[in-house]
Amino acid sequence: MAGVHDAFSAILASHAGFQCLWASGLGMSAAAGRRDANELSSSQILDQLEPMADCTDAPILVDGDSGHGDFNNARLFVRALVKRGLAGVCFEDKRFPKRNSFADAEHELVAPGEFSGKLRAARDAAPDFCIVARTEALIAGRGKSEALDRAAAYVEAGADAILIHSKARDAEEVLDFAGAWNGLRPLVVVPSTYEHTPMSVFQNAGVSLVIWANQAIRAAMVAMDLTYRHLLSSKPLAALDLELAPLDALLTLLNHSELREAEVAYGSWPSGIINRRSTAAAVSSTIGGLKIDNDPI
Ligand code: SPV
Ligand code: MG
Repeated sequence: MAGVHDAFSAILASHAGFQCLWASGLGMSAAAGRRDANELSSSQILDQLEPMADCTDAPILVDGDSGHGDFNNARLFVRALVKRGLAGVCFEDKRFPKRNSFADAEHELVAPGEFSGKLRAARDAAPDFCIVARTEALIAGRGKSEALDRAAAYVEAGADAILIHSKARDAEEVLDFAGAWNGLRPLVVVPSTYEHTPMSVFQNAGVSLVIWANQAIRAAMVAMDLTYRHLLSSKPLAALDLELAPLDALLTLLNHSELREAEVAYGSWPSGIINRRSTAAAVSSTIGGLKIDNDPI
């Protein structure tokens, strides 16, 4: 699953061949110039998600942080995601407002019972929606045993999958967790700090889904920074140590040719039609519950 942070990255990831996407909380925050600490409100996140869902057919799993509040905020958030065509949500067992898992901060967890209530509320609000439960027990230094207990409770509360997060530099503690997991639900990992682990290692450990949450935005950061600094230096563009996408490629990616075709189809009325009064008998159309007829007002 590819991490994306806006509609443009969602288009690029699905063009590259990813069949499902992760709307990264860190990425969306960064794209808005904010910290990954619930500085963006849930409605600002929803505004960011709408064009992302609109621009790709790939299902999007939304990083729902800790649910934007209590169980009630979480279920309202889920309902809003369903309406906007998102495919699923991942909630984590941190206290709201959360801190990014890699930030030097207190990583306070809520009690398993409280988080289970949030999951149950979300499940009841959207019975067919994909809900991933993420435990931050390893991030908070609580150890494997608590992580396993929490994961089991979250399955009981209705989670479709368990995300075990870690900030370790190697995959050891995640693999240790995977080895002890009861397998009642698929396991999801996010190798942001242990990203050089070969994919086969995860496969052999029984991991079902790997989320590359922030590699693309970090690559974009380097490329954009390099380009801006180079442009400012007034060195010739040809000396830039990076190949730029041709402008044509950008227009093609955004399907400008469809607009040209649509202009031909819809851009002007066939001559003569504008002033012709309809002589047809009164008609009415019913759309949903709304009836519109052509009687004069
Ligand atoms: C995110 O993408 O916002 C995540 C994953 O939560 S990570 O940044 O690796 O914590
Ligand atoms: Mg996040």
